[in-house]
Amino acid sequence: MELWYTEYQTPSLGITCKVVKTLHKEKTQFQDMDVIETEQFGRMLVLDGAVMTTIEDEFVYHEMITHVPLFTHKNPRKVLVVGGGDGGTIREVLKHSTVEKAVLAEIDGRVVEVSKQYLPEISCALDDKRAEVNIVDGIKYVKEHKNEFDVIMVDSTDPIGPAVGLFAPDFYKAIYEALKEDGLFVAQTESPFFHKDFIRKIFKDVKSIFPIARLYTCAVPTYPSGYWSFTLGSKKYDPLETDVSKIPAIDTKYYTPEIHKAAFSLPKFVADLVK
Ligand code: AG3
Repeated sequence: MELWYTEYQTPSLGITCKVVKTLHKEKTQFQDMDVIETEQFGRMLVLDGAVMTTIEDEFVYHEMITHVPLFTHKNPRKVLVVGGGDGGTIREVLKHSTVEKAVLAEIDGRVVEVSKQYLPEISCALDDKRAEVNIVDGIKYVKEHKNEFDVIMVDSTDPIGPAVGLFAPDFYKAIYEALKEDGLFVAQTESPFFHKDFIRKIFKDVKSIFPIARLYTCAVPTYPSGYWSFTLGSKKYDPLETDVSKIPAIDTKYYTPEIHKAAFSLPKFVADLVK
């Protein structure tokens, strides 16, 4: 018998993967969580039926949510990741030698524990000396820390259920205040094909709070439409003005100094969303 897993990405489209084995299944205090081994993408973390990350393609999202903002900042020392309990973003943050502290604020401790057990390639840096793991409500955490971080990444699930508040203007204002005077932040902001109104609205909100707002994209095969966006808000540094000749070599599979700029070159229908 063959077993297949489908995530319905829209009411009329899904991604279907052949399952080798279901490794883990539980209902946490916050969400349904599954880890399944797929033939195509290897082990896959699924929250409330949505693919969060897979062993084969996680590098794209985790490198792009991390290295673009960190190399836009001239000297990131203290970094906060909101969400991101699988640890992939923290792993990328710790590739930066300037970083002294990488703080994780994840609401669901079970995501951290299960990722440590089944996705060690992704969660491996969570035990690093420079990492600090907090199982807390990220919104509360951000509101309680003012003027403290150089860079903040919002590595969340889709804007439904527990993550809704992470896409609210009030939260972006709190992020502004949690950042130092030259700080910047980035949030994952869904698919330009399937979430146009959402991207338009988030961009407008970020632009009304931060002097610099930019949208960039990358290709993630397991996310809806395979094409994904990030919205960056910055107090001072503009990623389009990064001197990419000064970016030191780090170990990546997607991000390069050329991609740092190229990711901001948007297809016309995407550029039109943020005009
Ligand atoms: N966070 C973004 C996942 C969104 C995918 N959406 C979906 N499959 N419907 C991923 C967290 C990885 N650290």
